[in-house]
Amino acid sequence: MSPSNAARLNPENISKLSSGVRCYDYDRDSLPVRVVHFGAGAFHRAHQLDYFDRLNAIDPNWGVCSASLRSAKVKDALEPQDGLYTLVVLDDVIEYRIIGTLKSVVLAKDPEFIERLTAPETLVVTLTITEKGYCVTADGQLDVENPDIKRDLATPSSPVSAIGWLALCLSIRMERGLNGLNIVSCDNLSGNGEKLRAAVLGYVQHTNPDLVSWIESNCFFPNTMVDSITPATDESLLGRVQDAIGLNDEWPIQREAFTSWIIERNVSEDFPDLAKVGVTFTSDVAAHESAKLRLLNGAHSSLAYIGLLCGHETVYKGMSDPDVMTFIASLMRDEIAPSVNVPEGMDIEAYINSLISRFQNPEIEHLLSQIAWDGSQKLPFRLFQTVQDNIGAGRSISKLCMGICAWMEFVRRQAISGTQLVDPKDKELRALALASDGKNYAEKFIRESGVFPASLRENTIFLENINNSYASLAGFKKNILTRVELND
Ligand code: CS2
Repeated sequence: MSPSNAARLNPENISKLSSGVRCYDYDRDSLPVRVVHFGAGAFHRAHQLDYFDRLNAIDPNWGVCSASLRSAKVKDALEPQDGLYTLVVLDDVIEYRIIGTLKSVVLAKDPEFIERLTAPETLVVTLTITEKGYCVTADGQLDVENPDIKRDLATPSSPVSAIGWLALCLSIRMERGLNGLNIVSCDNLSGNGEKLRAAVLGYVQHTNPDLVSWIESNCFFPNTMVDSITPATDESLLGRVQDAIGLNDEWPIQREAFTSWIIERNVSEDFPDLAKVGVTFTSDVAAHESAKLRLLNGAHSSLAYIGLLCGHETVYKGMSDPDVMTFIASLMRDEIAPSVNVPEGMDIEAYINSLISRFQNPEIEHLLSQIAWDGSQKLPFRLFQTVQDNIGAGRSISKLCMGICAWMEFVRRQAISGTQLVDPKDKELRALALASDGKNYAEKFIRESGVFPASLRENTIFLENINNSYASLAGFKKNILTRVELND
């Protein structure tokens, strides 16, 4: 990011903050680190760290050490700030808050990481490692063919995957007779805690079978639902933050005002009392998670690909296009909502309306290209499960298929222009697109990409709908995409 003349945000300069900027006011120096996080990205800093920071204001016991598994970018930016950063909450009135809870930022390979993971005082591990970090197969078991898992199984004492790190630290904790951990997945996967547990247990069955029963009796893997729209930090945010706080923050974070965290009541008795700061503990996360994953994230991904094909850059701009907006609203109402197992107390129509207005927030510049990342990892949770349920119940799937076809067309266009996809299946997907002609592409993609489960690959209703949707994308019919030349 560009150089600045202002003094750097750090504990020594806190007194120079502009008046009116909210700042942590607990004794940060004596805050113990009891939480270790995997994946020090934007969502973690906008969401979990904000909850822990507000908890520390009333119960100052929950300092966090966050680790990046590979990139040193966050560490390089935040180490000179001693972990301090600005959270910008984008609403009618913009709020700037200095978060003090991040006590250290490390790389997984730094000795401090394993020390923290195996420290007696550590009680909670949280993770935002994205869908691909779980290394599970479509049936939710550890993917032993995953290159990182293969590598870690061969050299378990120097892991690279989050699963390998968890297994290593848990084996050390067992050997030393320490307490187990609450291991809290904060990613957008259905049954995220269960999937993480299955991956860790599957892994230790290979490396240390004695550990299986210790983990089963001492560790908790609650399912969770996390929600808050968090656009990536850009240069304009840096300038805005400096103007507002009077100090130079090299990596502030922004999010919408709405935030939600629902955690399964499957945690140890001494788990932090996050209910005090708005976290909901429940025995049934599945309903909340399916409503959120299918409606918010399903609509988001569809909007990303359709919006990009229509020439829009951001969620707000996509939703300002009446054709796109009408399509997304009817996708949610007609094809996604009927599949949702509505959580108790939720008015689904009101929920859909609230999502539409969140997508229409003019303060949020949420790039569609950011949401378009990792389509092969996201779509199974966001759209395919809904398609499967709708087929089973005899409901329509044409709009869901339009979202899937927009993704396939997005992939094809990236391939033709020689642009890499941000997706672990980048090479295979682009090669597949280049090996197809326009006519056989959709079906070939469904059958050969390795992304679709057999139950969809072989399903004639699905294939028929896909072919129809793809033809209507490419054929300039009177649909939402008539303005775009898709058949290039
Ligand atoms: C988005 C999510 O980038 C994406 O794929 O759909 O990050 C979304 O903004 C969050 O899940 C909202 O809670």
